[in-house]
Amino acid sequence: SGFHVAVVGATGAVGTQMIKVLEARNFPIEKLTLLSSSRSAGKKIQYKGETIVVEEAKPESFEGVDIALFSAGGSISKQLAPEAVKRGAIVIDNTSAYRMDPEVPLVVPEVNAEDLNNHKGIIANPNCSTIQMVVALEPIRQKLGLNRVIVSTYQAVSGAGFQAVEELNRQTKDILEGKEVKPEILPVKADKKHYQIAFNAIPQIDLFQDNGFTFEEMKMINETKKIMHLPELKVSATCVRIPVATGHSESVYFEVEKENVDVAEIQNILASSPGVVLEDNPNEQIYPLATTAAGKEGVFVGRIRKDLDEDKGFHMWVVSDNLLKGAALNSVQIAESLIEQRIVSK
Ligand code: 11C
Repeated sequence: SGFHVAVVGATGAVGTQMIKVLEARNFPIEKLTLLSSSRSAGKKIQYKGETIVVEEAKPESFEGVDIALFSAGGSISKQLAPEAVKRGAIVIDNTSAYRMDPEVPLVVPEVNAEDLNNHKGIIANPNCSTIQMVVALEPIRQKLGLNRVIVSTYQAVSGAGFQAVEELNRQTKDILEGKEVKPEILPVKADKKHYQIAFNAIPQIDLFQDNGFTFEEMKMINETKKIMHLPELKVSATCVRIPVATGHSESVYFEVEKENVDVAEIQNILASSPGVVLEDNPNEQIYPLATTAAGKEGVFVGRIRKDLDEDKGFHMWVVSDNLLKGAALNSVQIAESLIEQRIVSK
């Protein structure tokens, strides 16, 4: 016996990974329903040797569903998540639609699994670049306190979906062959202008807000405060897209509360923290890389060093697979935590 699970957005970059993660972790599934827009309905997907036909997501699709994992864009979540809840499902939503709603828990299980107890049907999965940062910061906060965070990101194109990965691959090939390129997807499909991503770095992820920050930067700022229960934390972010397919990298500067902390203390804390893999040995050129993090579950941390001017300031390099811990894996871990804490049961 197990749960009736639905994946909404089953053919997308994150949905595809959700199905793989459910299978790899042997999630207790009795029935798996795969849903998408009408455009992708009819596609066939393999799950544990079984062929499942993707159906168009409609309100009725959620009859009998226990757990629904949504990753089909914010407007689909706005439209269908309440319909799923009405029919008795718990929704784990991977879009930004409900994240800042005070009624909705925003959860990274290593950080705030207890917040799941306050759910009213919908649980939000944070933004990928936020998740990997808070997994690394929370154990530091617990032991040393945390005053300030300044992060710059180097984000993979798969964060913007399959089409963006295709655009990077096509552009790279075309440029090497001396052809002209016509950017259409990045930096933001819905914005007015598009720029070349191949051989470039674009300081825009998502749309600009009135304060000069992009929405991706504001997500990192606001979500971090909510997940860590630190509304007063000083956080600032600059988010940059680079020509990497998978694996977000982040340069994180942080200031602790405790005095006279050294690098070894932070390394020791992170070495024994859930979800973190310490890769930090400059003498052997050991540090996290997107190429080694891609396809893995961990949040990899290295390059930990003390700021030269600020006694309480440190720098670190944090890398994780944006589609796994940044999205699909975290969503499935939320579902596992719901079962573990007996918030859902069969
Ligand atoms: C990116 N972080 O890398 C974005 C993708 O709010 O779930 C995830 C968007 C979100 O483009």
